[in-house]
Amino acid sequence: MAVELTQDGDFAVLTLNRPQALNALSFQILKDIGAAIDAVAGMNVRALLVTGAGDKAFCAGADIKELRNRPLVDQKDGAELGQSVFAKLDRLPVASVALVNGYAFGGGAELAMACTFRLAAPNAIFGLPEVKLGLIPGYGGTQRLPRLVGEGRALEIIMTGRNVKADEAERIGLVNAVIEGDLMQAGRDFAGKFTRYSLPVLNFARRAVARAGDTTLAAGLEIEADLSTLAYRLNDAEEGMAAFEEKRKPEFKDA
Ligand code: DAK
Repeated sequence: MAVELTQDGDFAVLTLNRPQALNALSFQILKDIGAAIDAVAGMNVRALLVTGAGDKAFCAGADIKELRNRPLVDQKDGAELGQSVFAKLDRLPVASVALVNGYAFGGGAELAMACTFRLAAPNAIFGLPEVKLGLIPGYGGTQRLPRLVGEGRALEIIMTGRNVKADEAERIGLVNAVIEGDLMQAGRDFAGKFTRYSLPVLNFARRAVARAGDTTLAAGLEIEADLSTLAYRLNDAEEGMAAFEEKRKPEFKDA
């Protein structure tokens, strides 16, 4: 299987497993990623880790060999497929962490950017090289990169198609951290810092922050007021505040 989904304790692990083609995204693999993300929603896990098999690449992007000689209407469908599959990560009840080893080009960088967080190995190289193929990004890169690194930097990266190495990616906010050593363990440790908290509360936080990039400050503050008020409807809010007063650890029940 070119997409594998496994469970490792509290974590679902989605592995792109096509190392002979640097985990390039065929349309079938995109669909399989979508099905795997749907399956994660039904798993008893507290975060999703996304990784690429082999030590050379997280994912070298869309399968270029598949992109040629297709009717325009199929190309539009293809872009919408990639966008809708990656957008599933936003709606997933658990946060996702991309573990980027080696190349993350084109659709691979776009998959990483669609995850809630990104950790990079020191050999990670990001890029949106579509211009070199006479294309522009089609799976969300023009929208998510500026939200992460700002419009000027994003345009420069997209218009030159240049590589962004791990240390620069960390400096400009494209990745949360560069990790020496075991990236999978680092992913578990990173996610472990929030997985003990109430899942619906974490979701409210993700939803509120996600709106920061696409709405006015006034509208965003209204969304925050609504979601932060909604948190009081949960027993977990009562438990968290009671635990503080009783000087004990809270026991959240995701409810
Ligand atoms: N697609 C298909 N095969 C790929 C691939 C890719 N993206 N990347 C690598 N491979 C395959 C190579 O063809 C090679 O296969 P064989 O020749 O051995 O059969 C194998 O993986 C190993 O690759 P290399 O031999 O090239 O390995 P190197 O270490 O020498 O080079 C590299 C690694 C990552 C620098 C190089 O492979 C590379 O430049 N790859 C292509 C990177 C790239 O340009 N990615 C695509 C970006 S564009 C859409 C609109 C836009 C898009 C999609 C859809 N619609 C409107 C539908 C854009 C999407 C993109 O992602």
